[in-house]
This record gives sequence, C-alpha cells and structure tokens, in this order.
Amino acid sequence: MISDKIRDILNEQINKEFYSAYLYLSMSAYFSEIGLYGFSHWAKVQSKEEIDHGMILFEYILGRNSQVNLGQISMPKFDMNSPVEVFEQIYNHERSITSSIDCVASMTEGECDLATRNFIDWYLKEQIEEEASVSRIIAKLKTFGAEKSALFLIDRELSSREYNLPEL
Ligand code: OFO
Repeated sequence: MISDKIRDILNEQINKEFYSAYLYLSMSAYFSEIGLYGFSHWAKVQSKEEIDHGMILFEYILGRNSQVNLGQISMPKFDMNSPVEVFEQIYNHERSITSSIDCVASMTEGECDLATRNFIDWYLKEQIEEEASVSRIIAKLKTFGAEKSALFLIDRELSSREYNLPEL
C-alpha cells in the first residue's frame, strides 16, 4: 500500500503524461499539415510513449492496492511558428516534466517509500534521454534548418524513429 500523498502525486503524474501524449499528438497534426511527415511521425511515436508512461503509473498504483483517479486532460497548447520553435517548446515542456518527476522522487523519500522511489528511477532516466534527444534535434534545426534541403533531410531522419515498448 502507498500513502495518500504518494497516491495523489502519482495520479497527478498520470494526468501530466496523458497531457504530454495529447500535446505530441497535436504537434504531429501540425507537422503533417505543413508537409513535414517525418516530424509528424516522430511526434506520433512520442505520443505513444507518453501513453506508456501514463499506463506504467496506472498499473503501479493498482499493483500497490491503491486507487487510480483519472482527472480531466487540458487542451494542448503550443505556438505553431516554425519547427525549431515547436521543438523549443517541447524542450521546455520536458524540463517541466523532469521537475515534476523530481518532486515525486523527493516526496517518496520524505514518506520513506523506497519501493516507489525505486520505481520512479526509470522515469528520472527516461527524462534525461528525452531532454537529450530533443536538444540534439534543436541543435540540428538551428544549424541547418533554415535551408529547405537540410530540413528535408532532417525530416527524413525523423521518419525513421521506431516505437518500442518501454523496458523497465
Ligand atoms: Fe513522459 O516523458 Fe515526456 O513528457
């Protein structure tokens, strides 16, 4: 069994993960509308991964004999100015998710809940990878993205992203 505080913060995290899925799905639609199908594919794969992140928390809460409380998911919002600006917003979003996971980890320590602390480690590592992969894309877009032919090549590269079930 987990404490009520841990149950609540994990439920809030489920909501944030599903919001992330919604945000990426909406970005995928934007990229598709402007003909960047590789970017669109990349964002769609990310959206699926975010659903996985939410579902892992969902199963964990149930597995600890506690309650899942699903809340309303906010409407995704982002500025559709250019691919680089969208990716900068992705980066900021992921940094906010990292802070949120940090808060979960720190609460588990305050509650002496070492099992959940151990469980949340996977999310801490995942956030490091997500921030790193997004910042690599931003660097490429900043260096080459103004050239249409380079943007085309980056789009092709992003189209090869594979969806993998998370390994816990
Ligand atoms: Fe779930 O990692 Fe992004 O938001």
